[in-house]
Amino acid sequence: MGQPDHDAIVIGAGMSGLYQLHRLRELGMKVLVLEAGSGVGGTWYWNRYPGARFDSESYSYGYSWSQELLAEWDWSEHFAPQPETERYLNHVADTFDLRRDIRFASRVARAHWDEAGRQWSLALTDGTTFTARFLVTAIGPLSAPVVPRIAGLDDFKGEAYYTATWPKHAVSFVGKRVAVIGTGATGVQTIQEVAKTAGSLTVFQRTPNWCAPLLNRPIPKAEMAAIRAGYPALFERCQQTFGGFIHTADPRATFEVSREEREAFWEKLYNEPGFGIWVGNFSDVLVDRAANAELSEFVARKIRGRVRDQAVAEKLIPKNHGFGTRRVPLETRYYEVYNQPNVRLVDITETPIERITACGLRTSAEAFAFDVIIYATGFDAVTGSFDRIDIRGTGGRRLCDKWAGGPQTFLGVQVDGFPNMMMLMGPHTALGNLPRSIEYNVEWVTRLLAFLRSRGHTRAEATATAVQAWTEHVKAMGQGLLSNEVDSWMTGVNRNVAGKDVRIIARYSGTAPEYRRHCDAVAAGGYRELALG
Ligand code: NA7
Repeated sequence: MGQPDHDAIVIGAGMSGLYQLHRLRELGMKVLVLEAGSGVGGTWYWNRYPGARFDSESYSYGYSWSQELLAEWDWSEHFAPQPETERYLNHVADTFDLRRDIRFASRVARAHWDEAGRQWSLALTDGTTFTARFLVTAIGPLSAPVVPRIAGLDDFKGEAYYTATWPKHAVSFVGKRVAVIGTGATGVQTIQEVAKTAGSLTVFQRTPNWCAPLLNRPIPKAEMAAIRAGYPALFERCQQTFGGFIHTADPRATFEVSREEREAFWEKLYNEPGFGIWVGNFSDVLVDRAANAELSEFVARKIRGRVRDQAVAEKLIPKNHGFGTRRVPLETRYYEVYNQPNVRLVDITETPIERITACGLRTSAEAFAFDVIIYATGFDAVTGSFDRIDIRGTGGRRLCDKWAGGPQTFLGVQVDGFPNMMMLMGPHTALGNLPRSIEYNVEWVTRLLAFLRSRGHTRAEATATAVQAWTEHVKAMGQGLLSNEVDSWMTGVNRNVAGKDVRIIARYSGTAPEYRRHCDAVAAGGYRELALG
């Protein structure tokens, strides 16, 4: 077996893959990025559904590693829409001449470790093969869309769209009868946009989510200049906060303050943009049941106040989980959509969808006719993008078999039995405001690869002991978090996917600074938790 074709192959040209390519090139490595789409951007390439936009403040979401980028890129809105983010990532690719090392329309079907050659051997779905010493997965935690388990999906003769694979051409809803299935963060953004023009809109809701106001607005030039001047402080702040957001929890506990003070604080948060009400709330609202119940009741009152028909309002108020225990969709007049005469909410826990039909769909109570059906039914999250590639490590062991009972990782970056494979935004990493986590993850992997090269190592594999210890640590960190007691993509539950009906600990749920301390200590200690050769 000769030398591999590449020093490293990166799978994915989203925010992780683009930055990883840039960093590995700086090390002088021969790098190839394999990207399934025809353009860069990952999440921001695929998710071009109507209304798609950031829920994190734009300027806290962009890359922080290039002064050039920070100096020249203006964000037009506090929460930028998808086309702007896609333009931004294309701008990054142009500025750093990244495209020449990216192979587009290249979906990786398999990645097998070759022990004799100390290299990864990859094949695309079209059969083209590549080899590389190191494999870096930059495949995203929310990138494997699922087709819902609903009978008759192919029978529909009208227009059917999946939000995560939305077409590039414009889609008009004017005068059309439109259905949206799914009310997660994606469904909420879609619904509030489609409702503006659709002839009629019917929303099929299984589980309502607790939504909060986004309060987006344009950024005038002068404000952008002030934001730019504040970048160093802003990114420093994001380094300190729990999840890399600009918002951070209030140190006070909910019942430490009077009812009036609580209400006033929540009122303030509800009237401020972004995730403040979720991650900038009292310190105990996501762990203390009583505190969470009180906050949930506050938000429920808001929903009742915004939706005219109180029977509809009750259906929109979650009953099986508290505020913030699932990802909070941020919204712009979402609840008011249900006051429009042409919008109807169908609770499919009461009247389940039986099947999709040629002209619409049928629930247990009624037949509906539609021109358009939109599926906003989510992703096979965190491990799904790994499951879709036939990844095999030493002895031909499959990664999906190793993770059958839930992921096992070291720092969310490596897995024993899968040498020279480094994961970006893999399971057991701190997610939060993703670009902040991505930058750290990429820099850590880059530092590791530089270390290996400087020592002449061609093989690095986390030890089984290290993987077991980290996996136990991640589970222990998740104890007591109310979100880990609820079915959601964050706990790995997806009943549209075989075998994913049991909750797992998919994410590192400590703080981002704690996560970084662990990783920094491993690097400072000379990577003793990895077997190097
Ligand atoms: P989510 O948050 O997983 O939401 C998917 C939605 O689709 C949710 O309301 C589901 O109801 C619903 N769903 C899924 N399957 C079905 C079937 N078979 N029938 C009816 N309804 C169904 O995905 P999103 O894309 O909205 O957001 C994912 C993340 O991406 C988001 O949190 C951001 O971080 C970005 P359920 O709740 O399962 O009852």
